Amino acid sequence: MLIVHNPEHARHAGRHEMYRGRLVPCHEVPQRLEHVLAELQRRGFGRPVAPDALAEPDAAGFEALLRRVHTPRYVDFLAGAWDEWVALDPENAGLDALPSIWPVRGFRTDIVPDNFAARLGRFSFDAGTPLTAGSWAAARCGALAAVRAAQALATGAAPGGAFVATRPPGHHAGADYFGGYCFLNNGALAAQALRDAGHARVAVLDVDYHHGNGTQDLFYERADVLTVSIHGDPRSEYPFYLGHADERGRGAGLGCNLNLPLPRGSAFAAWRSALASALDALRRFGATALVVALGVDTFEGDPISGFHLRSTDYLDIGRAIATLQLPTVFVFEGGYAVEPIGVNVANVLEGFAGLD
Ligand code: OKP
Ligand code: ZN
Repeated sequence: MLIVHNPEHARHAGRHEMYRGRLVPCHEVPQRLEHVLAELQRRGFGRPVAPDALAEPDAAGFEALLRRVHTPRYVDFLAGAWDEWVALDPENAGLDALPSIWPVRGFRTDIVPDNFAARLGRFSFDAGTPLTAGSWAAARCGALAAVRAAQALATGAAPGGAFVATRPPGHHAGADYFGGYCFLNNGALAAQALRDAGHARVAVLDVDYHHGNGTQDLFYERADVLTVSIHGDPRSEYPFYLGHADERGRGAGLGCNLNLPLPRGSAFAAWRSALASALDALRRFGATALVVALGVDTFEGDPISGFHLRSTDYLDIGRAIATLQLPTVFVFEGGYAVEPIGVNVANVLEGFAGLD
């Protein structure tokens, strides 16, 4: 299996996220990915490669793809946000930028304000996603890693599939908003790269504990990309405002989105039967390539989630996904029980690869 890692990931290291009226330490920390990479190395997976080492440098193509999946003004905002933040006050260099105001129903979103705080809110949806000095560099390189992995898959250079070892995660990010620890939607960018490389129908399977609202939103009206997500019921679980079972897609995309919410507290028996429904839908859709948004915050020990999967269950998940027999790129998403993340991710990949 091809492992593409993001050498810039640790440049995104937020200090605090807003939780119940206070700033608490971030859950989405650089050590998460270090545990994944260490465990993959321990098990003899191939040496991780940086995205630049993978393909002919095609900066213009990547830049254009970034600006098709996300909006150009959002990409420009993210690229310059840190410098703007520090320009407000030199002391801001020692702080993270966190939004505190958002345009909700009835507010104007067509006019982008000049005020930085107003723009930070215009391009986000929560106060849990700190923007730091290195956030843009890390997010951009992670997106590049996902795109290069997808391109390698499409050219046949990764016959055993690919894993994108990156952070920050991506599945909550939409065309023009960040949130849920995500800035650029790595999985969606990989899916679009597969479309661009000639796969007429592509599917995204999101197994993170949290609904992949950004990915759903990006492809909601499209018939060429099926989005399927198994997640904690948004009536009680983040991101709350999207992810219900009646969201099936719109217009040309009607029938091309499947949400399989499960109650908080669900264990693997329920999760596995949701996966069986997901796999049925994926087979019916007839995609020729698959992106898996691989969060392992479904783990029983996860500090912010509510399912009860055990480490050995992840081997079964990998094996089940392999039965689709599709070229597959796994993109790392959530998982916050920092040490077991490595074992759980490696188990999915090992089950998929049939190494055991
Ligand atoms: C990102 B991913 C917990 C508050 C929840 C946001 C969770 C983002 C999850 N105290 N904050 O899908 O793993
Ligand atoms: Zn999650």
